[in-house]
Amino acid sequence: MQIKTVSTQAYSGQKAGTSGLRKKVTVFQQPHYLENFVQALFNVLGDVQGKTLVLGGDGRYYNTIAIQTIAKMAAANGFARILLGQNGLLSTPAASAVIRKYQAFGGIILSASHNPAGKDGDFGIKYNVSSGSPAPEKLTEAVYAETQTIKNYRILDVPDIALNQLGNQQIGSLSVEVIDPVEDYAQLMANLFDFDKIRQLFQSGFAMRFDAMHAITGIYAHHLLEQTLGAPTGTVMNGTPLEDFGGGHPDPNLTYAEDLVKQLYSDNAPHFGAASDGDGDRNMILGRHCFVTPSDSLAILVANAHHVKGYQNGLTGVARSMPTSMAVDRVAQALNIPCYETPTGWKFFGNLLDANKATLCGEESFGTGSNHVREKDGLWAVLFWLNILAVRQQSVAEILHEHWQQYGRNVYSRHDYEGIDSQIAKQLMTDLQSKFPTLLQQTFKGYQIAFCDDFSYTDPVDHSISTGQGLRIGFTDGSRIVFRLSGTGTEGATLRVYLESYCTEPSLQTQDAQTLLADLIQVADQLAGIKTRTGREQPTVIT
Ligand code: G16
Repeated sequence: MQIKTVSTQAYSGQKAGTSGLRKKVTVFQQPHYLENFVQALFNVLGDVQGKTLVLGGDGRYYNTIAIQTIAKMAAANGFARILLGQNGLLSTPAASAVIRKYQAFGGIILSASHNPAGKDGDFGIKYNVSSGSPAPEKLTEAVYAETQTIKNYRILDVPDIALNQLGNQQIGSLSVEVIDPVEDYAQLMANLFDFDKIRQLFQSGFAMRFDAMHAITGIYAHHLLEQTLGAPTGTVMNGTPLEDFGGGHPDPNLTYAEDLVKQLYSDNAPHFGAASDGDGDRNMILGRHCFVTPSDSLAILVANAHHVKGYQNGLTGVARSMPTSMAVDRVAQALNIPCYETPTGWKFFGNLLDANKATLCGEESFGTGSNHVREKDGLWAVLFWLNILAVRQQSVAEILHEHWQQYGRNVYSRHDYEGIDSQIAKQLMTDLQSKFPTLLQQTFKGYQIAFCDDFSYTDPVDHSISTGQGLRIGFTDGSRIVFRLSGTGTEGATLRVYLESYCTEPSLQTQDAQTLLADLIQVADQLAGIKTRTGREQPTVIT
């Protein structure tokens, strides 16, 4: 077994975004591109002799090629053991669960999440630390710095691993254990939720559709929903993971999960619908003729956690990302538990979960999760909802409307302008921010501005400070508009505009969010000049 040291040259731009390094497949295919990043990571991790690394990905194009390379580099860099998902597959939450269960040193997850896949699609890589949490900013920044000066990398010169063969294989002094990607995760879910109750629900004729969007959750959903919980065959749609995700955009929202949405709004709609994304960490929740925003979903899970065995002893606190609606704040207040507001990015929840300051967390970007892992978890949220539905024996719409009656409705929508010119997007943000001093107390369409700022966050545990996390404009009635540039795109820029108002009038509460937010939508355009600057009449995606 020979360790090769290969000379290389640094690439610019190997900087992690909101969640890892995401680039076009063709970028990753450049000579030594992946190797540079992985070696930079290993250099930053330091001494890994005798340590265990978890490895897997969402199955997109280039996954297995990258896995072979990374495994051979891990061997050459001193890791003792790799836990590798069979066929190179591990959903993001399952990878986090495996890291935690086997007390691994960390894990490498290959995914560009909901971004399209295939030869011309996107690829991504990220590192999670021993708690199962995405690497904190100080680590990703150190890796970036290392990529800028890298001169060589180490790799073992050995044949490929048989990725489909469960059990142990030895490469050099590295033991590669190919594990079932579903088993550990499924066990964890069985510990948290009342599977008997959910089984009874399906036996009673409860109909559900789960759209795996041709991505990784197909294997988990088939196992859990159909084989374990007895949902009829066909409950899982698009359940076979494909390298190009069937040419689709595996982002579980109203635009990209169109078939599922149509079914849930049809005459003989099933009772419940859900979807997950490329790597299985996002979720969308639908009822018959009804959509639950991720922000409302988080608030409802928190309000109903006492019905669920894994959480019946209470929650220590909750956390949401800044642009997520304040619906969960109201529930936290009623439960008398703290609610933390963090920047966008699941990594910011890690310290709160580790310190037991928060039990449930969520983001408007279709992410919900808890302290069971350190990632957001799509199927976990679906099972949580199924558990609530099984206990409460009410429809999704009834649960949602009762929630609004009790807490008021935080009317919410996000407008995305995808693939706009980066320069134009940056200028829009700079110009808007420079207007802030003049905006205070001004009134637009009846909304008076109470504050404007650029959100920054001081972590209550390690006191690290993250600045530049989104422009917030708050109004005196509690409404908000937030402007942010996405940190996960790979082409141009994506402008996200988050709109929120609060409604306590029951007769208005069930109206369409776009109608209720119509004035705020106009104010957003008036303040930032979105249409004029981008030339776009409409957002690309409205959720
Ligand atoms: C990632 C992060 C999330 C974040 C989301 C959206 O999700 O893990 O915490 O909310 O990106 O980020 P942005 O608004 O910057 O595009 P995923 O599912 O892409 O890994």
